[in-house]
Amino acid sequence: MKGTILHIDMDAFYAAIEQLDNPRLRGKPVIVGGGMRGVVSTASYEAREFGVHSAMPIFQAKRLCPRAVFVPVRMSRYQETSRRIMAFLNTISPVCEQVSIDEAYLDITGTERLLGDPIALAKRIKEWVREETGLTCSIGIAPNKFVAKIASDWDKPDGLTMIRHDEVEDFLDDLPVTKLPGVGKRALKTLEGLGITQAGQIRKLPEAILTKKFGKFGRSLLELSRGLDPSAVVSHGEPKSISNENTLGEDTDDIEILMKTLAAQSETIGRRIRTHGLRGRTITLKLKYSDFRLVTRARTIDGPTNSTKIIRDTAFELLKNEQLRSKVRLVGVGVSNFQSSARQLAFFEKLSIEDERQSRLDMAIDEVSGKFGRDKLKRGR
Ligand code: TTP
Ligand code: MG
Repeated sequence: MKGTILHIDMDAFYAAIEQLDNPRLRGKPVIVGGGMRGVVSTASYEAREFGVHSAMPIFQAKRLCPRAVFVPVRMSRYQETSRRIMAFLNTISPVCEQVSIDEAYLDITGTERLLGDPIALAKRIKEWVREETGLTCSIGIAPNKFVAKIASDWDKPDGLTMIRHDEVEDFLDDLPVTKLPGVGKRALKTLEGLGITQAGQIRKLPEAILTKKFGKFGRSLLELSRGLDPSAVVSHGEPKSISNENTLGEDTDDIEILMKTLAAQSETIGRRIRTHGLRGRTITLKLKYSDFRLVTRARTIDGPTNSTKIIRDTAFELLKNEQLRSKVRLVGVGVSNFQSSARQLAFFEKLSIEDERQSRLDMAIDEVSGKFGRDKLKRGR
């Protein structure tokens, strides 16, 4: 299963709007920023040639490009344009996720018959943006969010880059590791210590070395270097996590009571996840002790799930691993890290007989709860 994800990102967004509204600024280095923090919000592409970039102190930008025009941030003006663009993108696909003021992902997997070929669609989006807002954007098309984002950045400004499934690894070969999500100063140093500066080099490392150096993140690095990213495009209004918690009638350290509460919560969460058609990989246990100290413990499981039993059993395990230091006043469980539909299907095909049985049971319980109310039917432990 291969997805088709678009990443749309406006070019030099704030600066481009300033140049649009004030024709005298067009073609000139324009730096938007200042204010309380005294940093550059963004710079026009003309100013970037002098080395000016977002988050740089204004005084430094002045030094690099003294003849630039400095303008203050006009947030409401940018927001108004942003809202129009996002509303338009939402009309193309309901699976649209806005990730910042000027960028969004669209999941158009399986919509070719409806929306036409992805490149033609991307061209139509660029045209609409230019005509309706007077601005340019760059679009990346790829099998998943991570690669789509790298692709939109590839040919900025006014770019359009499509990376097909079988081109992903080649495309990422020379990518500087700093472009990988999660690689900050510390990871960069470790990677450099291994002689690694490009994504393609990570792919050639044994996984054992990566996990030794980076722990769990090592595995993510390997997946990213292969261009794999299972994360779903989450539409606005769709939850990023689903959780349930209760303050107990009385503080307790009785593990049976805690488990009973977790079981009921897992039941509710499982039903809500299934209603949304989601499957999540990370299960989180939340405990608040009687002194209000809050702890959360999370576990990421191999395959995304919507099964009440898996959610409940993972929560139980997290609870059992926790040394209760005092009585507990609140307990809760949550599911997050929802995965993309392509990945969901791939996983679904591999459902074991036991999974299948649990899944039928979940559906049956959902149906009865829907008809007769929530508390009519509960599974035994
Ligand atoms: P970006 O999309 O990161 O940058 P951009 O649109 O200006 O340029 P590019 O062509 O490279 O996409 O961010 C969008 C807007 O968000 C940007 O115009 C200003 C604002 N912003 C900040 O205020 N501070 C920051 O540090 C960054 C990165 C962006
Ligand atoms: Mg941008």
